[in-house]
Amino acid sequence: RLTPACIMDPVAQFRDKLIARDYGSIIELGRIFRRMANEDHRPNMSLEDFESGIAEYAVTLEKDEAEAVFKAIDKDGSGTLDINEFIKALRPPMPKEREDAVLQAFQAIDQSGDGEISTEEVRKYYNPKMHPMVRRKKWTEERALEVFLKVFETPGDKDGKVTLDEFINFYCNVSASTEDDEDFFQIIKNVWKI
Ligand SMILES: [Ca+2]
Ligand SMILES: [Ca+2]
Ligand SMILES: [Ca+2]
Repeated sequence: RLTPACIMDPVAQFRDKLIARDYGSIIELGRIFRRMANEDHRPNMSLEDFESGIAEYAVTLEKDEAEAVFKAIDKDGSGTLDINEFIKALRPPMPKEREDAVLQAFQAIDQSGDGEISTEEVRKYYNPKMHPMVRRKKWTEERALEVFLKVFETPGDKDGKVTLDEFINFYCNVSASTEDDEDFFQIIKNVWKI
């Protein structure tokens, strides 16, 4: 289902390469970049960082391909990328109806309307008392809620709150691996009872 425009698009090509490897690849690569940024105490990555991160993850990409991808993602032309910019550009595109369903769910869960899902807000949907570690008194309820929320959070940047971007990133990956629209809506419904 590749269109000629898609074949020419270096970001789409790179995304296909990553997804061919594993749906979690984009997030995983984002984690490598974040770790490198932390080590170097620099929030943004250069083209060289980008290339060595790709090499570390062992995705084959020619130098000119890497440059083309980097330039396409670096929308403001600053010569550096931040990791959120990277994940946002690389996440698999999601059809409009699916994105609307994800947005709707997020707005329903985020009752405070501050743009983040907190552990308190998630209590309504997930009962931490049922968690085996809580029942065995190894974890607090708060801990169980945090662990539940972590699934939606960006690896390497887990602060116990889920932003809209993190929420969409998560469901973009679910969407990419779910062919049928009804199945996709059902997945959201089952967790969030919406
Ligand atoms: Ca930039
Ligand atoms: Ca909130
Ligand atoms: Ca977060």
